[in-house]
Amino acid sequence: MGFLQDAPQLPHPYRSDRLLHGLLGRALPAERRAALEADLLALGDYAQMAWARATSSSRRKPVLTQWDAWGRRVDRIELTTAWQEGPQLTTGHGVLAAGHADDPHARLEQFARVYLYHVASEFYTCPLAMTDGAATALKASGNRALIERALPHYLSRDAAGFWLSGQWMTENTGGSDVGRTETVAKQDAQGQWRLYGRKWFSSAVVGEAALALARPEGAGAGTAALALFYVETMDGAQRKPELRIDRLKDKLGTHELPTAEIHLEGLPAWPLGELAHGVRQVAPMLNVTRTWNAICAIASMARAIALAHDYATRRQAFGRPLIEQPLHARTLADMQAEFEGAFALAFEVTALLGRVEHGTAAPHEAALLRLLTPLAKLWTGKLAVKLCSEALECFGGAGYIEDTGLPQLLRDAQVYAIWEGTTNVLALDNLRALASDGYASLRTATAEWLVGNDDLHAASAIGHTLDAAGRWLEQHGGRREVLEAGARGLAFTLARCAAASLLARQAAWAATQGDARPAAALRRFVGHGLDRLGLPEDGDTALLLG
Ligand code: MFK
Repeated sequence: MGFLQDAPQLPHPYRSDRLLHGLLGRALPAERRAALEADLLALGDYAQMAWARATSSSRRKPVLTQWDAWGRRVDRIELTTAWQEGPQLTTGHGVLAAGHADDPHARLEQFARVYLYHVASEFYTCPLAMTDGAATALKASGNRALIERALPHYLSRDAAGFWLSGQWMTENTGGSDVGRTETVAKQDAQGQWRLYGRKWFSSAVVGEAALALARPEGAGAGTAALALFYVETMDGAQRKPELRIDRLKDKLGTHELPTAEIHLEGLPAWPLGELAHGVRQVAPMLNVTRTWNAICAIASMARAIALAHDYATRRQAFGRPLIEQPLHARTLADMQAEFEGAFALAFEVTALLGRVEHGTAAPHEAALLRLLTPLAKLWTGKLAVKLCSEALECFGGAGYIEDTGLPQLLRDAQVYAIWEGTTNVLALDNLRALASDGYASLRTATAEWLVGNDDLHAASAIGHTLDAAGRWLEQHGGRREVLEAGARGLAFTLARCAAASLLARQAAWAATQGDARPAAALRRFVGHGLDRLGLPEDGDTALLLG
């Protein structure tokens, strides 16, 4: 037998993650860190086991059986092993419950768990995200009856009582323009609301409940006339007959996740609040699921980089390991710096969310959270695709071979930019956030994050770029078409400035621990440039599309 290449080995996702250790070391009191340790170690163990299992067995997909042998409609979905393990594992480690604990650090601690678990979960994190979002939206609604009914299930620490919630919004008319929703809510003779319509991208149809947008019968057109309803999907062990699963989607990635097309044929439903402004009511859910999206995107980046880094120590080319080849090492370090910025921004959103939810936030931090949530989602979504693609290339041809487990990383990463609002929809949402004090809150925050920073070049680059973004906003603020056309560039610019400032804060803390690596990440990240405002809109768009 000739030469055989060693496969990449996945280092322990928790023990080996210096960024996570640095974050927890800086942001958490020692006693809370100690209390969290056992869950993080266990989730890291699970992730390592799951990687070994995935790379030594054939991949499976969920299977929908619509009819039993005797002609009964059953709509039964067989799940993959990781999905079957999900309820036990996640309730046991409080993945959802921890986020709703009575402490401002609760969200950061929750998302540390999510970050470690996500890739191994085979996107079981998707329905978990929606369940977390549903719990958050129910709390915000103040609907006592529904809170008492559903929250103990959503936040259960016991798999036997655990329920998953879906988020049923997208219809054939569009995933972005939710105001065109066709599903109708009608009251029957007993006054019970029932939903009639078709939902076109129903991830987690295996759940026990969902929040669904529908138009009350007789209401007008558009977004404001939509209402938000709570539904349950099961009658004991049977799926309710008013919920039909038409088929599972055949997707580019996230193959283990059973995303379905469904019909609602009079499914009983309960309004969360007033019978209008459903999008406003579902917004707390959207902002939570967008936070999950960002954390899961950085989890994919972490996995891709860890494998590429390990492989670079095992693979020889031209007489030495790849890690000793200057250009390969440079490529890996560039990836690492971008990842560190994304990590800092995504986790800052979780810390802010915890403080805002617990009323311990500074005055500017609610507006800051509103701004950083779409920024983190849109930037990490795009970056995950870029870094996973680059990581595959670090393996040469092997990165293109299915049973290395690597192509799946890239396929799956593509979903982050689409789910929960595309990059452009999120860039437009960023304009909404900027309209309510977003820019001022970011200036206040960056000034705070830069206290103690001794990288004057980075501070000056951040300041100049934020000034340029402020001028851009002033110049174009009154011209909606120009503002929208430039929204993506503006969003990337603000995201990079926030990330650089957060890297500076982490670098200042790490220096006190004798760790110079975060400062190197900051230099490299700033070196890649912060300004993504791009060219002014000068009519060329129309010419190019003409
Ligand atoms: C593993 C990772 C886990 C991730 C979970 C995976 C789940 C995957 C399944 C899905 O992807 S489900 C589909 C997700 N769909 C979307 O995210 C919808 C995309 N479209 C948008 O985000 C639109 O911007 C939106 C429908 C929210 C609003 O568009 P409109 O029709 O132009 O509404 P409008 O009038 O601008 O906003 C209505 C209200 O909501 C306004 O408040 P008011 O009624 O008080 O005026 C807005 O300010 C408010 N609003 C909108 N977005 C908000 C928000 N409020 C707070 N936060 C937001 N993000």
